[in-house]
Amino acid sequence: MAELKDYLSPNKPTWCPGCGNFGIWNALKNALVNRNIKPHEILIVSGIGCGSKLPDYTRANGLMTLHGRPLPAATGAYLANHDLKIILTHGDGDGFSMGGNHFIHAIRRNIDVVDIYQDNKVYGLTKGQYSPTSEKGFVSKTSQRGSIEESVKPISLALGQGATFVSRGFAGDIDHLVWLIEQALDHRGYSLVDVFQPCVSFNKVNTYQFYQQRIYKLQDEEDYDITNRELAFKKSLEWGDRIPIGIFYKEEGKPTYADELVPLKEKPLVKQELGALISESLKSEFM
Ligand SMILES: Cc1ncc(C[n+]2csc(CCOP(=O)(O)OP(=O)(O)O)c2C)c(N)n1
Ligand code: SF4
Ligand SMILES: [Mg+2]
Repeated sequence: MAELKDYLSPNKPTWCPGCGNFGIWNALKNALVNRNIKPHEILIVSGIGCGSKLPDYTRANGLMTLHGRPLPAATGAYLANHDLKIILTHGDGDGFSMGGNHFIHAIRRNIDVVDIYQDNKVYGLTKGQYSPTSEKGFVSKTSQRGSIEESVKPISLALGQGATFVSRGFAGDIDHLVWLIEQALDHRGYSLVDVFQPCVSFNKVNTYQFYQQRIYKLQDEEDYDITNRELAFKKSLEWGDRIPIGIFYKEEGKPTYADELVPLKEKPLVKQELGALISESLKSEFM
């Protein structure tokens, strides 16, 4: 049985006291243990940012990549060994600014990964510039009169692009987040977990209190249907006095990239004979 201590790293987090990343980190480890997933069975891929330091604090296969590029690296790992459970943990700047194009294409390909966004709506590591998910009007070092740009809407984008598991959590509700990550781990195909992550140092708007006063759980709504994409899209635009969290949309049975890519159909690349995969001309040149 997997245990929490299996994930214990000697490296201690340098996150600010009260940072929402602690909640996400704890929720992820608990979800993995609850699903009896062991450290050698996973790969955690991140980019650059406060949240992206998570693999360094977690004893498991880990890969910290370049800012904005964890999805291409995760795609490579997935193509090499789709038996690995691949989990991404990265920021809103990393994932929706520099990495925004990768987000769209990872969904389109339906690579089988759990993609967790530490969405604090600010650039934390570089000390407080506005980010792609900052609300319009957000005052920061780089938007002193308030951001004039419309914010990126990760849930709406994922739904529009055909994602089969689209969800949102809150770092201040760990029990709910553990449950959400468990559902994402169980799902076959690209799974989005966008997590509201208060940055106590640089975002004084989207605080724990801000979310506690506004969020409600979709799964508490009697008539909410997670298989209804139009309804999910409508909910994805809800922002103001009431903000939904939970599973917006789930669709079973859509083939993953590895299901459709001929060389990967039978077994992962890493478990195949090298000779069988390359052409005769390449073999004679390099072997
Ligand atoms: C190619 C590149 N551009 C810019 C940077 C500088 N940089 C490092 S982290 C970061 C933004 C971090 O914001 P986010 O991804 O939201 O993560 P957070 O720190 O908020 O967790 C930037 C712009 C970089 N390291 N590499
Ligand atoms: S700057 Fe913000 S995101 Fe970074 S560790 Fe501190 S509270 Fe967390
Ligand atoms: Mg951020």
